[in-house]
Amino acid sequence: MNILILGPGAVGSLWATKFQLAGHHVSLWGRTSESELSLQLDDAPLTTYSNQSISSLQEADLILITVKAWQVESAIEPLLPHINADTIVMLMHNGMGTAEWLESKLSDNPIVIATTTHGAYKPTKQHVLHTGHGYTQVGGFNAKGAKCEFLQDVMNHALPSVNWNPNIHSALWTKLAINCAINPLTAIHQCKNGDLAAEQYSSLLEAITHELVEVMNKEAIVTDFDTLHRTIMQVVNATAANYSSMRQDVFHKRRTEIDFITGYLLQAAKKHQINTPENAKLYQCLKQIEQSWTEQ
Ligand code: KPL
Repeated sequence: MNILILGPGAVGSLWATKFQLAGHHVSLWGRTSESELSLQLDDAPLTTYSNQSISSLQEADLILITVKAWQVESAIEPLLPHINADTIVMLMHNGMGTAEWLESKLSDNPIVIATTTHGAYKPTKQHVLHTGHGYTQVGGFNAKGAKCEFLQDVMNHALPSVNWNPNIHSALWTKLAINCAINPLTAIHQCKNGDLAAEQYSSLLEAITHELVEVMNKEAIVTDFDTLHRTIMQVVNATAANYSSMRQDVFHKRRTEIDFITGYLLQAAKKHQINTPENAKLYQCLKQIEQSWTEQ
């Protein structure tokens, strides 16, 4: 397939190199205007990809968007006139709320959403490390996207394991809930994910989870407190030694994904008239942290 990766950060570069090694024709669309970019996955050979090539964009069978949620609009807007109506457009980022906008702009295209637990890290511009083996769930966002089940095999061949999930909405909500619980707290306290297993966070994590369950149930997501709490604590333990992406963003004073994680939850809570004071406090705290950088 002709695959274009929009946003070759750590996760985008991981998929770019894996698709290339699986035999696909891969091109990149990064922020720099260089016509070529090179990437090396772990110890594999360095490979060169075309960058910002309009013809590659026009000929793409699949555009995989791996920019952060808050960058989706500005990254895709200038490319819209060049995207073929047959091109499958796939979103892969933390948080929710961008697919609706994408569909309003590309209503004729198949739109697919993916969520992944693979860990990747780019110590340099060219080098990408696959730091944690995870899995990926993919599903259709619109009617045309729902017919793209074949992508499971394509992606599984490149970077297993991949599951086609006809109920991707539910998977995205579960990932959102995990991120609502782990990311703001680790960012505020500048701690590792595993530190949240300490006694000092247990009642707060429980309160956050109760709020999440109430909103998710109203959104028709089947879950309960014990199930969601267990899932969150499993991720806390499985990624104990990691810093969350939001902790890293705050550490480096980069804009966080809070609007598309806790912000999305708060919007849904408001729609259903549910009180979510603990999540609201975390949201306010993150916004204050971000605000403090612009005041410096
Ligand atoms: O998705 C994550 C993130 O850091 O954004 C978790 C699951 C919390 C792992 O760190």
